[in-house]
Amino acid sequence: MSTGALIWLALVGLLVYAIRDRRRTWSEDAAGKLILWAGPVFSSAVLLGLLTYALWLMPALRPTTHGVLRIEVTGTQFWWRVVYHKSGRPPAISANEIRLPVGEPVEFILRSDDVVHSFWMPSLGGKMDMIPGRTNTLPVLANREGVYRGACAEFCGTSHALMAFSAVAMMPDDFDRWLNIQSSPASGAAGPGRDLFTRHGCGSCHRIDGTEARGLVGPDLSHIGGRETVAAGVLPNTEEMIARFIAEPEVLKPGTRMPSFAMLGSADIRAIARYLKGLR
Ligand code: HEC
Ligand SMILES: [Cu+2]
Repeated sequence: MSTGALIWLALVGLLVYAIRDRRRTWSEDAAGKLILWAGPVFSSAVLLGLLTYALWLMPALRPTTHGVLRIEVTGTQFWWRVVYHKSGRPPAISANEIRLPVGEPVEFILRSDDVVHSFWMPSLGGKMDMIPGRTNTLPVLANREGVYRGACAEFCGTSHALMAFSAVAMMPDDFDRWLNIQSSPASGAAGPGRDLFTRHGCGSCHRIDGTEARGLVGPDLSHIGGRETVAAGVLPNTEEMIARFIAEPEVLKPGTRMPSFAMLGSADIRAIARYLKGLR
């Protein structure tokens, strides 16, 4: 920012100088020299300097393969499968949200289940395509705590614009605590919501760790209650919004593979939503 301001001030200074100094005539020789030095020589030096600086930064960004956190993200119409791999721990399965530790390099492993998607967290790193049958990797280093927005950056169907996620950069200790919870069974209380979830076959498409729900067609719901958003960045994560999505997913997300369950009636949908919101 401040470098930008300095460059801007220098340019304004030059502009004022040029306007005031209009009367002075330049010899052809002096003008030629000015163009040579201020043109190709100066620009090349600045660009070369920036390139050297960028190359010097690179090794720090490139994760070493040992002990590094790898986050596998698979794009699928219109949501994200997420699996955390950290050596010495069982993989933790999640969806539609990325969490990463501040100050530690993370390697993203990017894939697609169907069409070409593109993984993009504008404030944290570059854009990288997710291509069926291919694995791309993207190193990311978050250097400030916060909740950032991520999105699919490649048109992938009707609800492409509704395929987003939040990226939460956390202090390493908080992250480890969070990851521990993610790789352990869901903590939801048994109750009417859980029975309804089982009875209506939600488990054929969704997995809830520690229950008989083992479906892999839709997002893992084991800890859905702790996420920032529901339905891949589309709705704030409240009991009410979960209920709305169960009742009319097709209205909220045209072309989604989640069928509507409006026929269950609002009381049952509410009970299921309460159960899901309680899964931390
Ligand atoms: C045919 C498979 C299928 C069935 C059956 C199904 N779902 Fe889904 N569900 C999906 C898919 C696919 C998505 C992802 C939708 C999207 O974001 O495009 C989804 C998304 C969701 C979400 C949002 C998840 C998130 O990560 O934000 C919730 C909540 C949900 N389903 C609840 C249910 C409940 C409750 C039932 C049973 C009443 C159910 N689903 C039955 C496929 C299914
Ligand atoms: Cu997409």
